Amino acid sequence: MRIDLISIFPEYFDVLDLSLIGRAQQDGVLQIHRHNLRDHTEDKHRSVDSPPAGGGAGMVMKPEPWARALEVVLADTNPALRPTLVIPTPSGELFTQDAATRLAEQPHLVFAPGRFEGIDERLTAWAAEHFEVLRLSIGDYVLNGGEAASVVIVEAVTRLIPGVIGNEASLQEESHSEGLLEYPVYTKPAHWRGLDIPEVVLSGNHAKTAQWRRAQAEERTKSIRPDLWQRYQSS
Ligand code: 6GU
Repeated sequence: MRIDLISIFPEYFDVLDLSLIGRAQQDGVLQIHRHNLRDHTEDKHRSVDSPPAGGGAGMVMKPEPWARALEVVLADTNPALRPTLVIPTPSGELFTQDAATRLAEQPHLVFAPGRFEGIDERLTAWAAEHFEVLRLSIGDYVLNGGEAASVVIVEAVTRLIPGVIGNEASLQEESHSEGLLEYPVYTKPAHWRGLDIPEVVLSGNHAKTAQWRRAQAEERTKSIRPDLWQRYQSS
């Protein structure tokens, strides 16, 4: 998979050189390209924002530097492959595990994380001629910009690509993979500071353990995430 990230803070994405994603880049499973949005401005102040048309608080990102940066990415792309453009924004559709699974099947993702009050709306319309455009939010809270959200999405998506994480079986058994939260996990020692691992987990009876884990996952989901529980029951 190829990933392009465009930002006024391209160094923000240095974390993607660490750990499993860093390794996946070294192994050639992932190609990550960073771009400085200011390299695509034309004025001497390299400005990327201006006051909102119609008035209001804050500043809005101008569409032109984004369009130029995206054109540079497109110039380096097979035109037959329509890349996916992710615009992280708190006003977007909620990013979920299902969305991560769909994005993991794409050959080329481009991220356009805005700052300030967001990017001029016309950028989306222009970009839709060249990209599959997705406006995505990672949750109901507000961040200073879309960079952190982009890192979250990149991490959730790339770990689903074969060869990125070592143990693919662990993908099947984690929270959200079946619409349930994950069951409690334990490791040695069996007794620790007066607290014990549940007997069934130590019993060696795999069927009983699996049954217990399923019941725990359901119990947790019911009490912590009634919204997920309802969806799980009706699916
Ligand atoms: Cl994608 N961006 C920003 N700025 N805030 C957010 C978000 C995205 N998702 C949740 N909050």
